[in-house]
Amino acid sequence: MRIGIVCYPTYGGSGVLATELGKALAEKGHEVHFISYQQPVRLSIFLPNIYYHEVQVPTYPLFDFPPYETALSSTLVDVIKNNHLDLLHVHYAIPHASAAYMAKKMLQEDGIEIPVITTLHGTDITLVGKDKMYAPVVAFSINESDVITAVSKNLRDETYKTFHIKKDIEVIYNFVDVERFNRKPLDAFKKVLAPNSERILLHASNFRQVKRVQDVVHIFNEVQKEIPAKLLLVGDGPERQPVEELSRCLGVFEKLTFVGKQDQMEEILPIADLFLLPSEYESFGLAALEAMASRVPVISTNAGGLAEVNIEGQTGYLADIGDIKTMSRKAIEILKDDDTLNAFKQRAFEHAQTFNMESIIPQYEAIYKRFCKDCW
Ligand code: GMT
Repeated sequence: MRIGIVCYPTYGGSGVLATELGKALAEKGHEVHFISYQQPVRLSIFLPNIYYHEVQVPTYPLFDFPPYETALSSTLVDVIKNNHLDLLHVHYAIPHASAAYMAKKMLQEDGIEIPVITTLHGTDITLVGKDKMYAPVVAFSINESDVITAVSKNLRDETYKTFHIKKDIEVIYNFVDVERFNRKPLDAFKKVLAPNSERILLHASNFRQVKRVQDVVHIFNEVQKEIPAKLLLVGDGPERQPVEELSRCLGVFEKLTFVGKQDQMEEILPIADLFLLPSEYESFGLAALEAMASRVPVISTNAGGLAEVNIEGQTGYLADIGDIKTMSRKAIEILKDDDTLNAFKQRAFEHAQTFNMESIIPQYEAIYKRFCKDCW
């Protein structure tokens, strides 16, 4: 099939998932066209069957806000027509679902019918999408999509609660390439971070408020009082400064390593002993799943869809939002001895296989098949 994928190119989970999906589809022989304003971070265009089309947004002195959605719709029409795409799969509703609707309508004028699949990822519904300045367009364009999918049951339910959705929302869980993440830790890297074999705790995110990165520091502070430990922080964003400040106040700054944005997570994650994700909300928590595939157990909140990924007492532990005391106590419980830690590591890895790409990607292909039976 010839598939168009629209996504954010940045380090957010929706862009990562869309990119990994496109790469896997291309490997299976589909022709995949990525359409975005920048090359997605995990995408290499030097792969067979992969194409990247950049959306150019012309500016004009009149514009305080250059109209990205208009430029995206026009690019979609052009790419779909010139490459004879069979369908469009858009990730993250805003503004991708409405731009896809606009493109679909324009193409109908030329007698071209392009099916649109919209995958909801989380903040496009729970945070940004429900803002009254976006909500009517979000609800309309979701309803106009030919197929709607959500990355967890929780997100499906939240979408029904937030908007008047008249269609079925199908749940297709996020996935991970377990084989790629199941690596031996790089000893040299581990030695630099933890020269005295301290336990390594890790957090990776876009450092936005919803991630509660300050809770990560508080949990780490409690853990290191009991167990020699280091904290590795991957990613960057608005919370980075306050987090640095907090760690100085608590006197643990020297035990923290900030490595900024990274795209080779499969090399970094295996060195960790515990992944911390104390978010206010996660529709799914792809970062936690990638950690589990790297044999790293998870301490998280029970917000959103996290309980669908992190299994209490098996792959890690969950606690209420802001319950630093419980999360610290549970972290210590996991890290206290090698036998306990190794058992959690093994179970985290085994559970990650439930979300292996081999079982999830055919679920998307089954949806595509509904629209292009002759393509298979
Ligand atoms: O978490 C973010 O802030 C980024 C956001 C995104 O759309 O890029 O992530 C969302 O989508 C991911 C992939 O489906 C999910 O794993 C994340 O849980 C979800 N984030 C939130 O719901 C806050």
